[in-house]
Amino acid sequence: MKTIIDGYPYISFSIEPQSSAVQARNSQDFLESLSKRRSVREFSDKEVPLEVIENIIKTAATAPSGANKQPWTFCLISDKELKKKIKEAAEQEEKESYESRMSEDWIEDLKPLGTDWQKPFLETAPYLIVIFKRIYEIDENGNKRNNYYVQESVGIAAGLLIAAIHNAGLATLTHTPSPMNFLSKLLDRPANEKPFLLLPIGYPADECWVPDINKKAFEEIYKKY
Ligand code: IYR
Repeated sequence: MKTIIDGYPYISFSIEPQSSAVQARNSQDFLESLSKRRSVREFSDKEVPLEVIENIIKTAATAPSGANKQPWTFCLISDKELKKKIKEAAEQEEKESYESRMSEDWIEDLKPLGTDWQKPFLETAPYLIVIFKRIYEIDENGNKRNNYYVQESVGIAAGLLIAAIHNAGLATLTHTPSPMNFLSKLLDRPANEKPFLLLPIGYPADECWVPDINKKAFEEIYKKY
């Protein structure tokens, strides 16, 4: 059903009702599924159907955003040469970061995660997604129009992307080489876009180890009023 309110088009909306029992089961099932997600740093080179990856990106793009501006571009990389260039540039920045830019506290905090400047997964994983945030748009008169809540909007889309990757039985890592401007150059992105997050996507390697770390207890993160 469609109508016009204050001169703008609206469509009627409702959600298929669920019984409390079904709601409880669905929410529990979703919780159990997402609880099994782990950030993975050792990937298999096993291929993933492109259709699956594109569905995942379409899912991320359903995210809410400031004034519905959808201030994001998802760049998908499978080309081996380009993955190699990204790996080399990321490692160059990361080496510098680990060796001199990061604080002692930071290096200490990362020890349980076993990370270092080497990022072989950037070549091994069949796909890399680089999310760019679009700071502004150029309107039809050539004027800059700033987007709103860009950081929040793109962060929400990244969360949906990660959930969709997990739901498809795939693994990823939220990788933030710093600084990330090499990605703008290598991917030839326009000036209104800034790199936000780099995510390898694929299957975990046949032998894959992840840190034995836990999420905070519910009581620590929850305050009911
Ligand atoms: N960007 C670096 C360092 C790093 C920082 C944080 I905070 C992490 O949670 C993990 C790594 C890297 O990717 O190694």
